[in-house]
Amino acid sequence: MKKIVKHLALLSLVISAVACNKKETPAETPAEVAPATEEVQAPTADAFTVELESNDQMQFNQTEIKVPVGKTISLTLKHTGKMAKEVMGHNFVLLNKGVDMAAFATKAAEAKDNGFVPAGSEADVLAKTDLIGGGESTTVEFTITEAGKYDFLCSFPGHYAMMKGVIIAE
Ligand SMILES: [Cu+2]
Repeated sequence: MKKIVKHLALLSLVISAVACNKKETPAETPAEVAPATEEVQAPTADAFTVELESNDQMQFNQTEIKVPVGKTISLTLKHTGKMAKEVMGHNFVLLNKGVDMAAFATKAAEAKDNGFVPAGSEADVLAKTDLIGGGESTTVEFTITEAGKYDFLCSFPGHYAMMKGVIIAE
């Protein structure tokens, strides 16, 4: 979306340059619309970091993760396998208290176009990552404001039976 906006801005600048000021060479690129740089999201400086691994055997390497209440948590999910995300994709979905995991996973399995997170489930989901394949990693930041136990799962169809765990916020 940002790129489109920038292209439009460039286009309108070129058009206005041609229309209003014929002396200016349209080929010259104005400094303020220099090529868009990839936005890299820097992790929050004092975030509590968690590394969670997943693999081609449909497993997370941790099933219980302790985190502090009220602090920014930066969770990185790594896929240490080799299989493509269409076949062995993994994500990390953290459910709110009281959400039925089996019911959620059943709905999620049908939400392929939304990374296997059902549209309209915002109240059920505290945090989620993108779906990744072998060799990839992805990071999500979130904060838990209330102490307690929260279920997490991989919502790729059929995975939650093996790929689930609990986050203990204290
Ligand atoms: Cu998975």
